[in-house]
Amino acid sequence: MTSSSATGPRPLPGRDGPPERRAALAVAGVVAVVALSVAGALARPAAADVPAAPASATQASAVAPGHTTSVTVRVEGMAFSPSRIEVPAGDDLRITVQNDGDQRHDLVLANGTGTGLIAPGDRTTVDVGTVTSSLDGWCSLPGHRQMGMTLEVVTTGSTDPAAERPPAPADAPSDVPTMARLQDAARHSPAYPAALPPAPPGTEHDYTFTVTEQVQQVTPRVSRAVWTYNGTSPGPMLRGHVGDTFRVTLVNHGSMGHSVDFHAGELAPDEPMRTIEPGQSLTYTFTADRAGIWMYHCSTAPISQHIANGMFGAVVIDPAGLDPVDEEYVLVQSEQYLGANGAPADPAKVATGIPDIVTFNGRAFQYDAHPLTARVGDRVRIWVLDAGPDASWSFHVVGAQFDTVWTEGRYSVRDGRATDGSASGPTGAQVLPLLAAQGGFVELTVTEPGHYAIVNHQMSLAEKGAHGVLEVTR
Ligand SMILES: [Cu+2]
Repeated sequence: MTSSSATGPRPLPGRDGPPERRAALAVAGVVAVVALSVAGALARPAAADVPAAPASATQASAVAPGHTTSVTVRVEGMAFSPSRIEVPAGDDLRITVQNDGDQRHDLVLANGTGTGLIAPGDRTTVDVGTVTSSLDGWCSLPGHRQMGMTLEVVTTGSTDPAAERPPAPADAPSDVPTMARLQDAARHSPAYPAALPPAPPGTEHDYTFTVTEQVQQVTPRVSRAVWTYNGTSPGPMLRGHVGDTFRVTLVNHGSMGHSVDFHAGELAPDEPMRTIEPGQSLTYTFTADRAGIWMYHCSTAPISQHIANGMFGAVVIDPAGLDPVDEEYVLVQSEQYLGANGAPADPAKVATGIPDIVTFNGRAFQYDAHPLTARVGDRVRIWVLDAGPDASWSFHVVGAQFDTVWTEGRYSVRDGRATDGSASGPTGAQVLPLLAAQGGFVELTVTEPGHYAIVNHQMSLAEKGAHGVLEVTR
């Protein structure tokens, strides 16, 4: 039931003659009777050969069948305007959606009709059919409905007391896998490489980030949409030194608008962080002026949804004077909020901030199945970043203490001494606490062989997958 703007609205099987005549009646009906509250522009002007019906006559025909109400609704930001339209019960309804937003949207209605995707600047008309009772409409892109992209279609003049609003269809959520199933799935999946190689040579780094939308098997029975930079979530881990320049070409091979925001650079967000449409690309250049482990992520609205679906990664900029270590790893924590099988994150769950699954580097429990490794006596550095979108991370290694902790611009302890001199003797840390988007690193020396659990010490999150192992051998 969709017609595209390129060819104009498709004629309906007529009850009142040609579309022009029906449109003209619709004009009169909308203006005189329905009193559209926010004056959505009409789909087309009245045809010259059809006189406008007198208001009184139109009034009388308000509930008579056979009229078409035509309305234009604009997308403004993350809302439809108007967000409520009135239509006489029994009218045919045609809605033209003009997308004045900066990314793709659609309009679907509870009766199953919809516009299909509409690119920014385009418009599409949907024949909703005969409307006998009020019904809901919304944008079906992930999270957009929850951000307020809803349209209320309200019938007026109904004499049928049974005309009630039909319930909106709901996608069945997939079952949340148990810990045992997640652990089993991790054993049968390759691990995201946690080892962090040194920065590549040179001071200028060129990358292409291609955005794709895929489906990931969480377990054999549960799958989720995953939106990626270069096919993995997290995306590539970049590394360089203070003063290096990064030139990243973002290419959107997805089905909707995406973008990227590098915390490692400092520049006006307007141009490089803008959302680009499928098929488009942009080049994002930044200079890393400060050391740290910096998040990058898609910043297209709703950002929580784009991060929850996998669009994040890290840029490591080494602090000057970084000590040599034997093993160096990077872990990025993120949460998953399962929607229907194969579907993006459930926006209602994202809004609660209570995840179904919490991961290090994109898969629950993967480093239990494929541990990080070290030898007795090794010095180990673990870089950590909390990608969120929401949860915090109480980063702890069971059985170990951190004698060196660096986070958000400073060492708090280094080589077992408080850096501010406040502790006269040896000291250290048991946790590196991180809010969403915070990062840092710890260093430790492992002195005995064994299996040291790496956890989020907010234990309910560890039990949802934020758990791994550092396996130490002789
Ligand atoms: Cu995105």
